[in-house]
Order: sequence, then structure tokens, then C-alpha cells
Amino acid sequence: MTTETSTVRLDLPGLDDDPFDDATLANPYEFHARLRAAGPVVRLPRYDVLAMGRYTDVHAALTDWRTFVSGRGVGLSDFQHEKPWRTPSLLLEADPPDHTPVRAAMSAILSPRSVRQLRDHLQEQADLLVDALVCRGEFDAVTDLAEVFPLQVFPDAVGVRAEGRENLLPYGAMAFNAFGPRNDRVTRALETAEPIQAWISESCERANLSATGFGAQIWAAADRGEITHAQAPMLVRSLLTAGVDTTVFGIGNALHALAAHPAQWSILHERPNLAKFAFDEALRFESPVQTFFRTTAADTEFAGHRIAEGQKVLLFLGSGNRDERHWGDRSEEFDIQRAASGHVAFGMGIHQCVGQPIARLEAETILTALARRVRRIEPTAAAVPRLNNTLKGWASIPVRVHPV
Ligand code: PQS
Repeated sequence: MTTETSTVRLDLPGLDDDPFDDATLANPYEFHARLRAAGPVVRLPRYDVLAMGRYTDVHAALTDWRTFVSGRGVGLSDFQHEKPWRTPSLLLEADPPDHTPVRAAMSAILSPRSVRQLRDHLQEQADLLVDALVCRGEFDAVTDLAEVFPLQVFPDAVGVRAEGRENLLPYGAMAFNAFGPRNDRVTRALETAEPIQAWISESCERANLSATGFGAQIWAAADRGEITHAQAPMLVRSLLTAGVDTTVFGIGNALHALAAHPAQWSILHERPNLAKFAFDEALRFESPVQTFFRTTAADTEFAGHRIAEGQKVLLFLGSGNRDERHWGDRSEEFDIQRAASGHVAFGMGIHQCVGQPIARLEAETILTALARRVRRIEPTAAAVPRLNNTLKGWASIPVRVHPV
């Protein structure tokens, strides 16, 4: 049979857009719609990469780790040809078999069971913070809340020393910017990178971690031989890279969506135990991690197209999460009562976010605290976007809250 090869379309559709320019980062959704309409695989000649924006294709590429590998970097830069800006992550920028034991050790440390033990403490902290903000009445949902809560609870859970924690947000911003092209955002961030990188690297050493946190548990896994002692500080670094900005943006985006949709807030206020569903819907509706790349390890056929080996493929998670083919004709609406599970905001497959349990716990506890105390939340001025080559979120969301 020759039907299989005869259906291969040789010329891929192309789009001239720059997905990393300021306007597209601030509002990517119109571009996403054109990307999905153009086809399952689309050329972006500006960066000489391929792109996928439909749910099914993003999902399939994420799941097929043999073809779409991570070991050559999940940014625009191909580690096979360019030196990475930092030592590659043992989790993110690795493939099986190297990836497998490392992932297993981290999954055990960050398991739902282990994270559940933090719930009461996080709920207490969330309640205290929200009590103070509700008293004020008006505050900034980013700088007074979304940036405050994760920075209060996550470094404590890891066991990071107190001094220098102000480095965590800039370090994350730098790491997530660095997955994109070397534009001004990256150049500026890398100029001030050295002292921040030094602080991060020292913070990963056993002597600088508390005796009980996730950091100490990573070192204990090395003692047990699950990972090596050389790998331990690198895995603490993974927590510090991927665990702060992502949750700050995720909580900020959830608050932005809820403040912009008063009827949705009312539903959450009436039933605060919907907080976890509201967070999933917020992740789908405005995904904090918008994009990352894979690299093809071999010539392959995908959705009727031939893709050559060594191609960078940009996966638009935030677009797949709004694909009308998968989510229906209300895919661009924010609805906390929809079935949002199955979204790809945490990725999919063997690399799916290993920190998901702690990220979800942070979001659920803070949204629950707010939902219980606030009957109405309204914007008092326009929100200000925070531009990043990978993350979508807000620098400022001024709000007023009406307590019960
Ligand atoms: C690390 C792990 C994950 C690390 C893109 C990248 C990441 C989501 C999307 C990420 C970044 C860093 N997460 O292990 O250092």
C-alpha cells in the first residue's frame, strides 16, 4: 500500500508572526487561533522552527518522548550545536534512560502523599495572609498576594535559607526567558545573572538546607543510592528554578480571571470547595507556561507531514488548552464548572510537572481562603502584563474586595 506516503503533504503552511514579540506575548490568543487554523504543523520561518497549536498534536508530541526529545534542550537553542547558559537540568533537559531514576526519586519526594502533610500549615498561612488583605480592602493581587504566598511557603518547604530569597523570582524569570530567542529580555536578564546564579548554587548545598525540607529529602535520596551525591544539588536547583515563578504566575492568572468574571467568583464564593476546579480552569484558560520546545531525534511522519531530524518544534500549550476542536465552541470562555482536566498546562507524559501536587496545594489553599471571606472581587485599574518568553502572567492586578 502506498496510501500512507501519498497522504504526506510536502509543503507545510507558514506564519510570519513572532510569537516572542511584546504584543504577541501580552495577547497571544488571536495568533493561537490562526496557528490552529493553519494546520497541525506550521513553519515559523522567523526562527526556522515548526509549531503545533492544536490540542491533539501538542498532546501527541508531548507523549512521544522518543521522537520529540528533551535532551537537546526545551528552548530554541539546540544543545547539540550551542552551549547552554547553565548546566542542563537532570529532569527537564534529559531523556530516558538517564531521566528515569532521577524522575522516580523526585516523584517520590513530591508525591501527593508527602505534600498532603503540608496542607494544614499552608491553609493556616493562606488564611493569615488573606485576613490581612481583606482588612485593607484594596490591594494588588500580584505584588501583595500571588508573589507573596508562594515565596512565603515554598522556600520554607524546600528548606532554603532566609537570606537572599529575593533572588528566586529573578532567577526563575531568567530561566524561563532563556527558553526563548536571545531577545532583549534574555540579554538584560543574563547581564545581572552571575551573583544570582552563585546564590542559587550555594543554596543547593546540603549545609545550607534545613534538616526536614524537600531539599534535605533529595540529599537523603542520594544517601540511599537512588541518585548520586553529585546529582543532589542539581535537583534542588530544579525545585528553585521551576517552583516559584510558575506558581506565582498561576495564582496571579487565576485571580485575574476570577476578578474579570464576577459570576464565576460568585459560584466559587458559594462553594469554596470548587477552588481546585477553579484553578484547573484558570490553568486551561490562561496557562502560565505558554510554550516550550522539543527536538526531533529522527526523521518522522507526523499528522501527515514529514519532519526532518534535528528540527526544533515549538509546542503551544496555551493554544492547545483553548482548541475548539477539543474543548468545544466555548473554549475561549472561563467557566470553573467545566471539565477542565486533561489540559496540558502541566505538560503530559513522562515530563509532566513533577511539582504539580505542591503547586496545586498552594493554589487551592489561597483560593479557598479568599473564597470563604470575599463575596466580590473587582478590578480597580487595568492589570499590567508581565512579559516573559515562556510564562504568561501579570505584574500588577489592582483589586478591591468586599468581605462577607
Ligand atoms: C526545570 C524544570 C522544569 C529544572 C518549561 C520549563 C520548566 C515548565 C516549562 C522547567 C524549568 C526548569 N517547566 O529542572 O530546572
